Amino acid sequence: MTTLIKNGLVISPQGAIPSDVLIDGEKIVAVLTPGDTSLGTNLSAGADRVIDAAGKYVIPGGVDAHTHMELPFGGTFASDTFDTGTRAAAWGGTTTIIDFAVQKYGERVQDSLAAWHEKAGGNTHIDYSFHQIIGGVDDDSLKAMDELVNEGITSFKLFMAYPGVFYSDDGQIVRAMQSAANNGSMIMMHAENGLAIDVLVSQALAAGNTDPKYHSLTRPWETEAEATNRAIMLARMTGAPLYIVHMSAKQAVQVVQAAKNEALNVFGETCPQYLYLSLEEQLSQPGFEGAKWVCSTPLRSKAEGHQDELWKYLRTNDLSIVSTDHCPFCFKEQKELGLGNFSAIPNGIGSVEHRLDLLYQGVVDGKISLHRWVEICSTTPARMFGLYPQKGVIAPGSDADIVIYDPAGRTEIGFHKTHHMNMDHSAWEGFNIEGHVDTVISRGKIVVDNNEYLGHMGHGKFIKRGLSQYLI
Ligand code: DUC
Ligand code: ZN
Ligand code: ZN
Repeated sequence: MTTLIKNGLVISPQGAIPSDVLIDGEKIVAVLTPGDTSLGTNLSAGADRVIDAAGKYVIPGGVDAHTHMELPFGGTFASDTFDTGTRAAAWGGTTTIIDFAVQKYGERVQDSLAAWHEKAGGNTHIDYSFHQIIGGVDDDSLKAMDELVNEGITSFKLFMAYPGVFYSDDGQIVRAMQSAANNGSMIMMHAENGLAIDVLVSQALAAGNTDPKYHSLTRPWETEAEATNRAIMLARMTGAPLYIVHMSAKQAVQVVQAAKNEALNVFGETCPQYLYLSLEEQLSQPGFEGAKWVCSTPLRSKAEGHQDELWKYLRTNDLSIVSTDHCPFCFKEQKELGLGNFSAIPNGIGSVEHRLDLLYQGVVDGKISLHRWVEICSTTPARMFGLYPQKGVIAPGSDADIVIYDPAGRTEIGFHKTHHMNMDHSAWEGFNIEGHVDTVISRGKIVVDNNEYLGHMGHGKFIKRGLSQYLI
């Protein structure tokens, strides 16, 4: 089966070039600029299917490098399964996710990875891979890190937050970083000073401050900037590559910027919620409503000016990637676990469906360029996590993961509008985007076409990853 996408504007980090894209089976086989007759003059006549993309952007499918389907957290589980979550991702133009297998303290790392393979295998609509969370650094888990790298799991997440749950102390972090420096893998860090936060949380609760907004007020920017700085110092000391996840504080990104200026292998990620949502506008809504926006790192004060700085750092590449940290919980019975105690609200926001649209709004608003949009949503995540050039680029030999995006279309986000995530609310209610995901192709198969879903569970495959392609 061959498909020709003709007359579109193909966008890559290098820019925009009018091109026709020829797909054969699961792969892209040719990208031809107008006037290129090397494959014959009438390609359309030979193709089984022709899609006219005139006036549209043709971009590599989105790569969301940070999702949590079915994550056990706060006494419950993230509400999207690999089925529902990857279906929603496909609706929004994301064709690859990298989720997190979770090793809890006392478990074998290999067993936890096997459990995540079991959850995802045969159940996804798009391709997927895993990072491995190491919740208990010891001799066995350090050995397991080397084994996993050979199985295509080349990145390991550690937590400086959540004492007693996922937390690693500095000595454990150093040991895991030494392993990563040795085997070439990437350390991903949840950088918040969890011990300091726990003190502030206890004091807030003791003072009767139980509303959702105290989630942010007890995790001030200093706790993120301090932990980011400590993680970078430990990475510098050990030589480990370091990727700081879900950054929300401008002061923490300044620390990443300083490390990048010294040519260290240090990278930063942010998420749509930190670019658009805030303590004042969402988290402080009356009553318990703000619980919808409890996530960590937290939404920060708009008045402190984090959002504009994060957009700036996306332009300067001090922030390299926008992932979602998709971690959905329903309001009823899940977020409600924290009624009367903000610290018991499960942490997480669902956005896997909306990342491409929300970031395209940044293009419309003049905050990032068109090519930077593709770079931070697709190409860089693919290169950062060893998926490139199979993913993240429209080029001969790459997987035919392609989105046809209509800049003249509109997308109204809301629970009763475009919403396929397994949640009972939308954290993005009322966001109206200039732009629309028209067609989504995953490994040559059309999965979304003009608001119709054509994909199916089981289409997605596990992708073994190589080492990061950004390391020097
Ligand atoms: N942050 C979240 O918001 N949810 C899951 C875990 C995390 O670190
Ligand atoms: Zn985290
Ligand atoms: Zn996360």
